[in-house]
Parts: sequence; C-alpha cells; structure tokens
Amino acid sequence: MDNTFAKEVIEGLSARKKYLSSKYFYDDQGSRIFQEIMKMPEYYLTDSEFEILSLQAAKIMEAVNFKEPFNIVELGAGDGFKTFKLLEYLMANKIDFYYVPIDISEEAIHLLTDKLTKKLPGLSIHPRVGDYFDILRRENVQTSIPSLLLFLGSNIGNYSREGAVDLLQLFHENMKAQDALLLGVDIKKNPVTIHKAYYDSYGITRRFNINLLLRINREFDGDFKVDDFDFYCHYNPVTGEVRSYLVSLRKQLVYLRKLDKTFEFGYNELIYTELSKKYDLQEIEALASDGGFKVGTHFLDCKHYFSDSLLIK
Ligand code: AVJ
Repeated sequence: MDNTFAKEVIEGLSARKKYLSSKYFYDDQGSRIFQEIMKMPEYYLTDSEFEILSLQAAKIMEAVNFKEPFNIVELGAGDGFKTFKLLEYLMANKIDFYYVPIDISEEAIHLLTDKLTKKLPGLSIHPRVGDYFDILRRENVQTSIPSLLLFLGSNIGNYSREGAVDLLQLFHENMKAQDALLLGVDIKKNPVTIHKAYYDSYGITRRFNINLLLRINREFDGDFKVDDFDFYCHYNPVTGEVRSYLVSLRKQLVYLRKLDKTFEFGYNELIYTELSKKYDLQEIEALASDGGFKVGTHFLDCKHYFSDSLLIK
C-alpha cells in the first residue's frame, strides 16, 4: 500500500472542502483513459503541441543551440506521442543525444519504449519509472553533458500559480548552467473552446475522474458506488482556471476497509479533483521569471492555442 496516497486520501476526504489530487489519476487505467482524451478532437492541446513539435523542431533545436551529445529529459512522458516528432527530427539529422523519458506509469513507459525502439531504431533511450520530483531530487539524471528538460502537454497547468513557481524553481535548482527547459503551456482562448475540451459530451473526462474513485476502491478496499457520483467542471476565463469536481448524488457513507476509515458525503457535496490552468504570453513570462528563468522564445501553433516556451537558466 502506498503511504502518501493513503495519507492524502484521508486528508482530502476529511477536509471541510473535500479534494483529491489529480496526480493520482494516472494509474495504468487512468493513463489509458488520458490517451482517449488526447484523441478527442475537442482536446485541442494535443494537436496544437503536435503541430509545434512537427513543424518547428529545427527552430527549437536551433534556439537551444546545444553542443552534441546532449540529453533530452522528458518529465511525465506518457505515451510520448508529441515528443516523437522532435526525436524523429533529431534522428533524421543524425544528431547525437540520449532520450530519458520519466513517467509514473510503468505501463506507459513500457509502451513508449517499445514503440520508440521499433519506430526509431538506433535511438539511445534510458527510461525511468517514478515520480519526476523524486527522480529529479534523488537521482542524478544530470551528467556533464547539457540537458534539455521537456515539461510538455500543459502539465504545469495542474499547479496553482504559486505551485508552478515552486516547481520551476525546483527545476532551476536541478539544472546545470547550460541546460534549458521547454515548457508546454495552454494559452487562454475562447472560453467555449476550453469548456468543450474538458466538459466533453462523450463522457471520457467524466470516466477519467470517476476512475480515481475506482482506484481508491481497488487500493484501499473501498466501497465507493461510482453511479452515485457525477462529474462537473467549469472554466473561469478571468483566472484561466478549469476546475474539475466529482459530485456526490446522494447523502452517503463510504468505507475504506484497508484504512479503516468512513467518510460522509452530503447531497451534492463536491470533491475538487483537478486544476487545469491557462496563461497568456505575458503571464508565462512573469511565471518563468519568478521561477528564475529567462524566456527565450515562445513556439506557437498556427491557431495560437498553445505555446512551447523555451526557458533559459
Ligand atoms: C495532462 C494535466 C495536461 O489538465 O489538460 C485532461 C489532464 N484533465 N482532461 C489537462 C486532463 C482533463 C491534462 N494534463
């Protein structure tokens, strides 16, 4: 049994305003549901970033301007679908580099490694399974050669403004003087477009959230009745925040046997599950500078929906 997960579940479900952290969405099943989300046309983030990395890989690497060989360290690699285009460009141009994907899901890392060794024979890949915080802090992923850190897909959006600054500072502390960070950020846009990407009519994002309750049932022998919970999310264009919730459809008790804890849910009580924060370019620059970075270039897709911003130490 994972201790931090247990602690955070107890803490979150005992709070006056209940919450669970979205970082626990990504068990193997959750990672599979996230792949389904990325395939929805409404979830524009994937397509936009795919376009950036497909069409601007050369420009990005030119801006990075590393001496070979170097590392590409990807934090939260997932299925590596977008990164593929960048790796493909580097391979096609016979550039000497090591790819170090890090992900919390062992299955995701396996699939990624499998796919990449088949599609890019000769790729020097060194996968790691684990929490990228722990790996960055504990292990020495850094060597004497320069590293380009990738934190793509708007994963930064899961953090509050303050949390994002802390995370950038942590990255900064663990980077060598010549390293760089490519940060994927979802840009503020027509609120309707954002709403449709998260409150999807297929119910995939709903399943993504409900899966967290199923995971708790599985890991702590719980009796969450998932039909008694619904999903709701809401975009606030002023703050740039999408907030996601599970909603208890009745007054109910849930027992987690392995933790010997009972939690009470009121009628329509919310469990806050996820923040997906959007920024404009000025806000990205302020964020980067508060994290200790200089901003190089923002690489945008043609619709200006998404930015891969290059941050220099
Ligand atoms: C993987 C954190 C970038 O917030 O857009 C997708 C996860 N949540 N749909 C996001 C997610 C709901 C996603 N990130």
